[in-house]
Amino acid sequence: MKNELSQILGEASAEIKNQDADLEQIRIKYLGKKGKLTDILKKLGTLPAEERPVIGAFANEIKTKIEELIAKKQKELAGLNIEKKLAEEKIDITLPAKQKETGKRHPISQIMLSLEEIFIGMGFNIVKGPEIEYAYYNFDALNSPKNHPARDIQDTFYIRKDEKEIREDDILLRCHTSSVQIRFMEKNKPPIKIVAPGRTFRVDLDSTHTPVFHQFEGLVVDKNITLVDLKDTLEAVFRGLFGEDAEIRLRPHYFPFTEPSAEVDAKCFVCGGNNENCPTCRGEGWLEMLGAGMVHPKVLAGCGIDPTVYTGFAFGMGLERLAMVKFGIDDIRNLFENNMRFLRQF
Ligand code: 2NL
Repeated sequence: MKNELSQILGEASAEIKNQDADLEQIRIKYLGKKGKLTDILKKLGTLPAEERPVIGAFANEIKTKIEELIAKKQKELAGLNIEKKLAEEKIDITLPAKQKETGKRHPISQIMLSLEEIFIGMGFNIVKGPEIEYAYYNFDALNSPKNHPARDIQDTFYIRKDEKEIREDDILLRCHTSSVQIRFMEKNKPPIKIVAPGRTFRVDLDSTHTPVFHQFEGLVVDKNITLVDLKDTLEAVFRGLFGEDAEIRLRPHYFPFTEPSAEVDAKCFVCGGNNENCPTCRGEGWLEMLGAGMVHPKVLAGCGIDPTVYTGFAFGMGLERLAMVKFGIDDIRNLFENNMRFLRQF
């Protein structure tokens, strides 16, 4: 029996040596419940009593040896696997790193925020109001007559409109942020010094108009406010936006809510008015930037402010137009198509 055991060890060690996977099969074959070694141990009882402990001990020795051989081989194979893996998964440190993109603000938000900063620096408060508005706050309170063309469903998005008559409680998407300033004047007495930035809406789509756009309006009401205050304030704003050399001029215009009214041009910040072929101002030397004026007495009175005591100036500018001029964008739709290659430039 001793010989048989020695033979099993010989067989097992040869097999383990040549095996390059699945050592478990070998373990079962020799040490499992129906394994070769187990078979022999089962016959232990047929031996004479004095031989049993000797053979038993020897069998255990063989068992331990086989287990050790398997464990050793297992370690060896694991080592080989790691080497193989390392060889296969070599890291190419010359490959370019994955780029992490840092987000940034949309050009419209950038302009809106720099304007807010400039106005806060001059002591203005920022006010917000509803985008869905009554026709009263959007038109009537601004001295816009009932037959004003902007009131047409062709130009303004209505949420609720009376079919038979034009009403002050028609509900629409605001087409300027003046409505926010009207609401503010109803609730606050002068001195008033506010700006109203925000999203506005109109029925229109071409290279210079989008149905959603952004406005930045401002309003100052106090005793002795004049056109000089308007021009001074706006000039300071443009110096903040375009640099210390910025200059503005006022041209007469008409708005129902201001009297007198003006369109405001900024000296071309590209050529300074010195290039007949300037692509930005087309040789004009000036860029039309916004509308402004002295608040119409009827508008003040409508909000409960006495126009014989108080005067005020107001202005409104489109942020898309400002962004297009400042960044040299030729089609407004670029701003709203979420094209990263376009937006990354600003
Ligand atoms: C333009 C012109 C303007 C105003 C907006 C205003 C607001 C109140 C009273 C009087 Cl509460 N006026 N806003 C005044 C003049 C012009 O905007 O062309 N915007 C793009």
